[in-house]
Amino acid sequence: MDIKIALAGNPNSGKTTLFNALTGSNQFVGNWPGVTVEKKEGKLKKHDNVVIMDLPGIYSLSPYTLEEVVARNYLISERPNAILNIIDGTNLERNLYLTTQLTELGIPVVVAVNMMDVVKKNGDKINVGELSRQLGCKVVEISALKGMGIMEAAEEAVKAAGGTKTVPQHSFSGVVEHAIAHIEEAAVHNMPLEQQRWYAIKIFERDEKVLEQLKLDKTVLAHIEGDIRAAEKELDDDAESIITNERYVYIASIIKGCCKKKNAGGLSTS
Ligand code: BGO
Repeated sequence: MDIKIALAGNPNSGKTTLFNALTGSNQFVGNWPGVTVEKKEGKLKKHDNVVIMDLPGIYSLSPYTLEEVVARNYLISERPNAILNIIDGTNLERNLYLTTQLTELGIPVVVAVNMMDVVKKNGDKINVGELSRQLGCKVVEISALKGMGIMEAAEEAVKAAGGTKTVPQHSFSGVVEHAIAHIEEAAVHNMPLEQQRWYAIKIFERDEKVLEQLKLDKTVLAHIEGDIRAAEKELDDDAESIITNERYVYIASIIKGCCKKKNAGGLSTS
C-alpha cells in the first residue's frame, strides 16, 4: 500500500515550489470532488510507494473558505499517513496558526521551515530543536527554492508516517480545557482516541460542519452548551474567539523561545 503524505501550508509559503521539487514531472492534476479547487498529487522522487497530496493553501482549518473545507475534509476523512506542513520561516507568527491546528488532528506531523535562505541572509535565527520540542513534532529547515533540506524533510515525513501520531503540547486555559474534557466524554468518546481532541475543540467552537456531521443528541448538545457558555462568561468572549486568541498567545510564547531577530528592537530603515 502507498504511503500518503499531505502537503499543507499557507498560501505563499512555497508549497508549489516544494511540491514540484519533490515530485518532478511525476504529477497528476485534477479537481477535488464537486468543487473547482485544483487537486494535485505526485509520487515522491526515488520513492515509488510514497504519494504526496498537495492540499490547497490555507491559513486555518476553520470551515469558512472552500479551500479550508476541502483541505480539512481530506485530512479528517482520508487521514493521510503523515502531514508535511511547510511554513514560511520569515513569517512564523502567521504560519504557526495552522500548525497548531494540524498537530491536533492525531496524524503524524513534520514541519518544514521554508525560506531559510532568506532567514539566514537577514541574520535571523530559528532554534529548530526548541521549536520541535514546543510543537511536539519533528522540524526541518529547508529552502524549497534552493532545494536545500527538501529530501530530508520528505524522508522525515515518510519516517513519521510509520511512527506515533503527533500529540499536541498546548493546553487552553482551565475553563476551556474543562469544557473540552466534558465534550470529549459526552460527545466523541466513541471515536479513536487520537481524533477526540480535534473534534472536541471544533464542537467547543460550535463549528457548523462538524455539528452537522456528528448529529449529536439534543440532550448531549444542551449539556455541552452549558459548559461552553460557562467558559464564554468567565473569559468574556465568544467560544471561537477564545480559541483563536489563546492560540496566538501560545504562538507568541513559542516565538519568544525559538526566534532571534537580528534587528529586533532596532530602528527600521524602510
Ligand atoms: C515567486 N526561498 C526563497 N527565497 N523564495 C522561495 C522559497 C525559498 O525557499 N520557496 C518559495 N519561494 P510558491 P505557494 C516570485 O514566485 O511555491 C518563492 O503559494 C516571483 N514570481 O519562488 O508559489 C517562490 O504555492 C517574482 O516566488 O508558494 C515564489 O505556497 C518575484 O516564494 C514565492 C519574487 O512560492 C511563493 C518571487 C513571479
